[in-house]
Amino acid sequence: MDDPVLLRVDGAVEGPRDFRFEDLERLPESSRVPDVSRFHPKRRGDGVTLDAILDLVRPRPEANYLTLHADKDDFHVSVPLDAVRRESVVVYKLGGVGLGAENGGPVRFLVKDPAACHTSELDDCANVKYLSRLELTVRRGRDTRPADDAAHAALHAAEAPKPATG
Ligand SMILES: Nc1nc2c(c(=O)[nH]1)N[C@H]1C(S)=C(S)[C@@H](COP(=O)(O)O)O[C@H]1N2
Ligand SMILES: [Mo]
Repeated sequence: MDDPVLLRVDGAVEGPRDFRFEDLERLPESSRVPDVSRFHPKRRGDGVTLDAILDLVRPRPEANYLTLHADKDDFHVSVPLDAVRRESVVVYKLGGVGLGAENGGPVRFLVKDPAACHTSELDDCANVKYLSRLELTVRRGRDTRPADDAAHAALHAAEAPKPATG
């Protein structure tokens, strides 16, 4: 059976591409980022730099934004490309196999040093789980991040329903 496509990268790029597990495994040693718990104690897995992926697809000069799409739960984030470029990791495996959904897999985006939720364009909310597509755009793209504390609390409540206590 063919490996499923884990990540599509398209939009304002010279060479749009689909990445499967094996494609990510073939990226050079210099682009590997082992053990992302070094950046966030509660996050798990190994990845590759966003830069290594962008080098392969070659963003066009007019690309200013990177839009991160999670089709699974319809969550989207759009951040300035310059701000995110050298800061980010695409996490896709744990213990040598694919990253599970409990860790935001099969692919999770990770900003190494994000700002607190909804305090800046590059905040913790931009750490998209179940990442299915990276889209390069000229202008800001779709962004469904919660805009205030109430919306943020509601999102987290919906994401991880607490079992009823009794
Ligand atoms: N696909 C998806 N990614 C998401 C979210 C979401 O609802 N769906 N929530 C975001 C928000 S608001 C935050 S603060 C972080 C929380 O990550 P954590 O569960 O690892 O702490 O994930 C982000 N990534
Ligand atoms: Mo968040």
